[in-house]
Amino acid sequence: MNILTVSTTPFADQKPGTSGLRKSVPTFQQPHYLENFVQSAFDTFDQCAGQTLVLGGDGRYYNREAIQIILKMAAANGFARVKVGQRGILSTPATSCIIRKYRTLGGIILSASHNPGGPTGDFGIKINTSNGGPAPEKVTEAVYARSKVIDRYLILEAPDLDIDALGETRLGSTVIEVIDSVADYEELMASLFDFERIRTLLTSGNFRMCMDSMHAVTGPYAHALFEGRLGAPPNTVIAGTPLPDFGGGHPDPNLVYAHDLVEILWGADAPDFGAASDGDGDRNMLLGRHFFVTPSDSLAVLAANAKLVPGYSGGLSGIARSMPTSQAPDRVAAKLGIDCYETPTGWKFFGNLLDAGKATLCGEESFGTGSNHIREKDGLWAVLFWLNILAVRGESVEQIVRSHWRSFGRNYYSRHDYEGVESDRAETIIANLRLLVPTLKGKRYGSYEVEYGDDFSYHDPVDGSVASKQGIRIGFTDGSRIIFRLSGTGTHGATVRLYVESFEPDPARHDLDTQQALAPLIAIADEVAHLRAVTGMAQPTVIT
Ligand code: VG1
Ligand code: CO
Repeated sequence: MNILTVSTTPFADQKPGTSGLRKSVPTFQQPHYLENFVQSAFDTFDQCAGQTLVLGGDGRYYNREAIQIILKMAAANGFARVKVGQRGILSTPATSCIIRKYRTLGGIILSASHNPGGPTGDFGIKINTSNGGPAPEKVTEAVYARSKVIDRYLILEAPDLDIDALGETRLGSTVIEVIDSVADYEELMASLFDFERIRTLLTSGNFRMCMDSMHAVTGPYAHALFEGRLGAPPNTVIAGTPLPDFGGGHPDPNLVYAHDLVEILWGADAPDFGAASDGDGDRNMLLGRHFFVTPSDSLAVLAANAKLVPGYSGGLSGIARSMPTSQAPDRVAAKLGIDCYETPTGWKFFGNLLDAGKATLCGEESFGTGSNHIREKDGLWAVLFWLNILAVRGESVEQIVRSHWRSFGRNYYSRHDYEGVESDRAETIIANLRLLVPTLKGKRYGSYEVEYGDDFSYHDPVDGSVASKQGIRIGFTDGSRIIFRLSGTGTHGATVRLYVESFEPDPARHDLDTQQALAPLIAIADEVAHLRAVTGMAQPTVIT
């Protein structure tokens, strides 16, 4: 088989965002577009020759075509072996697990996560390094720099491979190993959680759960784990077949997009526990009967109850949360006497803390939770963690969260997204805030007094790197915060995110409607940033 050296010219727009390179499917289908980015990544790796690569995706439209191209490029670039998920399927957490278990050079995940798929939807590509985590900024910057000057890529001239049958074949001198997408991940989960106890709960007849895989990647994993290994009835997993267009849905597990699950959990005959995951399986939403657990609270509850779970019975070394995530986990860390780190948005910032053993659990307000078991957030892991806690405590989800609030106080929390904003207007909002916030200290808004205002900078305590301009924070003297930042994962226009948090120690006030509890702060946010005036929108497009 021939190795072709194909000449190409750079695309100017291959800068990875919060989580990989995301563009519309037609953008990726342009001749050389995918190839340029993949070759830029390979050129950035120290050495591909003789190494192993992990490859898979969330099954979205263009997944199979991209996999065939990348297999031939990996062979042409001298990889000794590629482990590719059967039918091209690997969740993001499973990929991280496999990279670590087999000590490979890294992996490529084909996903635009929670963005819709299909011929006019989005596609994406994420590069993971040998620790199993998303490439850190210095790597993504190097890949981007390379993509701006690339003039050739290498690809093997070969017929397409069968990626549906398990086993090994050869592509030139590279071994292509089609692997079971679920097995390694399932084994890791079994090593962390008390499967016997969860199985007893799920087969007791007194407890029902519903898992909504949203026609995205977790379907095969959820069927195997919950219905196979853990004995739940066969209709426990809904939307469990990955589809190229996610059944026309938006595979984002929140109260807005996971409406099928929400209807079930708020229905008359609601099950005890509900969960959903996103396109690539790294996010989770957790529900009790008629009850929503915010992702920030979920992280705090997992941390407070970690000792009930075998994989964490020795305690936690620390907790890390992204800056806009609520401060509920900080309160647990303080009580446990461990550190709580505040990082910029995006899982790549947790990697060093996990590698250095400074944090055991990590989380983001955007429905992402994970631990040092891998280097990605992990949706099904969070579901299993909750099931383990539910099995041990024998209380409902709502009881567990309410008793948590009684012990630690409640952090009311909400995120308001203004999507599809013209980029210039979005930039204007942030630019104006950058000028304004340093002047706000001491200023009063109603009963709130500003304690600090800044544009968040993160100093990585492990490698000393600095990430600046990570979002505008306004903190008040009572611990409330409002935060503004622009999304780095969208593909059309800009998305302005407003994050609002207040703290309520009084149990008599733990029953308020979240939007009402936060109304004064939401009004202050608009007064400070003129969100509605500048975006021209009367209200946010999504509230979570
Ligand atoms: C969003 C979330 C962020 C998350 C990122 C990737 O980024 O806010 O917390 O890490 O998506 O998640 P942004 O820049 O749009 O706010 V995923 O599930 O796409 O891997
Ligand atoms: Co995701």
